[in-house]
Amino acid sequence: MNAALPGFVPWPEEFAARYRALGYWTGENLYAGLARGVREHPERIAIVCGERRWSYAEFDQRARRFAAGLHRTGIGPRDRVLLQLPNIGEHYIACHALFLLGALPVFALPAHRRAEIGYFVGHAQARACVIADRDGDFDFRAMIREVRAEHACLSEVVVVGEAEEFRGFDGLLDEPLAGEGSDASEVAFLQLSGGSTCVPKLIARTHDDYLYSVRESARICGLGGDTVYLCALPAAHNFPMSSPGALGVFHAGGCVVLARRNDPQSCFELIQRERVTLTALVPALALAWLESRLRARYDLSSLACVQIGGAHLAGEVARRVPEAFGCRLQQVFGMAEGLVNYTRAEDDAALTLTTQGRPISADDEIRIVDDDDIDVAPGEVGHLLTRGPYTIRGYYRAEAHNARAFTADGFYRTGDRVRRLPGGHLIVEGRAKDQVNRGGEKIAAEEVEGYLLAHPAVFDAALVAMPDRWLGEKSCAFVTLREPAQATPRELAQFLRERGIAAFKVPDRIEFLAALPRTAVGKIDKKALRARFAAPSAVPASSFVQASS
Ligand code: OOB
Repeated sequence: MNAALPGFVPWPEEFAARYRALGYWTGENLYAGLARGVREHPERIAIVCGERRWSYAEFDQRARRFAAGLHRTGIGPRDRVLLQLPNIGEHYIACHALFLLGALPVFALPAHRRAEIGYFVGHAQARACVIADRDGDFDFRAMIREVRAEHACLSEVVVVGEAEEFRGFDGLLDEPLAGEGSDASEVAFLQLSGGSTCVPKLIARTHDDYLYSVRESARICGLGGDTVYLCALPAAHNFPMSSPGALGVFHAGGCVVLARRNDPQSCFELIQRERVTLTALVPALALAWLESRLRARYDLSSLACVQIGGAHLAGEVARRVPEAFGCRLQQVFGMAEGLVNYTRAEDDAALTLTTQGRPISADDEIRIVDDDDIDVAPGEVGHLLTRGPYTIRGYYRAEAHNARAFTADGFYRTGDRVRRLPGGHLIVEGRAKDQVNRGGEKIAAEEVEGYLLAHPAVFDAALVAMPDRWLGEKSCAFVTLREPAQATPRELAQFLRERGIAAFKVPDRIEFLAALPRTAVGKIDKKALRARFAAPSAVPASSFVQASS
């Protein structure tokens, strides 16, 4: 019964059997929510994208027509198809078409560039991709031409908008494909990990495990046919996709409103116009919305709940949310690898404001351990390990890394440092993983250091987080050069951009040091580097050069 995609790490059979027996894994696939919507309320609006409004019946027809077109190009079960679309309805059409075909979307973010996309295509051996034509100045078709030159596997390119030599999205719509979708024990898609290593990791989720988290999330968050959800974060991210996100809303028969841009004005307009009841934000976005004077000019009274997650939410920001938006705050602490925690509607103000919630499932196993994997005393801070019915047992095609990222008995090492209250609520106290969380966008330090080290003038490099009022964290690269003054911060930043990496990974600051501080065992002492920001007076502002301006 285990899904047979090579490189996928299945749950041990006794766990799989248990999750089925408990009714967590139902055998329904990720197309089921849409299929039910069509049966039960075909006329109800499922997706609002600009001026376009698609009912459940229209959504289903488009997904089936696109599936037929993809099928005609030879895409079939288990083929990987990279999806990189902005927040437009075609994203959900494409991803449901792939679910129907049993092909696997690989969810890239619009911010990803040649380096990341090339890696995903190569690692997943993607046969096709679905992209937009452009976003402002950036031309995704040009990027894909370069990726294709290096990855012969990518035979089909589908473009929403001006297709040029590629296939146009609308031109591919064919006679609707019948069918119910694939076996639920199969891998449904590949999601990206925030990562903490030099290459990003891919996460394979099955229909069974993901649908369980979607269904339960929809229940915990009280979704129903009257839910109007504003998708303001990138639609392909796990939070707006499934916590409860768009899939939760489709499952509950509600409506997803896509925000092409997530600035306060664009979103407030949509909230007012569509009578939005729920949205999901990262703390940085919540802060931008809170600080906006425009808030008073729009009727936001339809909002029943604003979810905030993805990065540390400061207590003082949390406290402002209920009053400013006239609605409930829900904290969400989740990860693409699985485990998602929510504060609940019945939680008191203290729990809602100061914790990041408790797990979805009674069978989410939580361990909080010290550096030697020994459980800490109740209430103490430690490393969060987790195992459960929707948490992966290994990354896709990453055997060596899996040996470190998971315990021998299958617990995922989240890299987060947490403590647990007696009722099960978790408080995220920090993280042990070598990552910068830049307003919810995760940057693996090792990956950026690798790009810096490729510059001929760079001798050594260390990327650390520095506090930022708006984003929570920004990134600072401390660099030693082979010869003094061989390169400027601006040149290094430009060098990184030319590698074709997502702009959010280019360090916000680059500072040159004569030597990097070392620990007793000779490792770069990142704690000492971060400590420079704790005492601002210790670092004269003039010693920094803004690199990415
Ligand atoms: C979500 O998923 P990812 O995969 O982009 O990032 C996961 C990591 C966590 O391990 C943790 O380090 C951080 O993001 N994180 C939080 C947090 N929520 C996530 N750190 C502090 N407080 C929080 N509330 O970010 C994600 C996936 C599903 C739902 C929500 C967020």
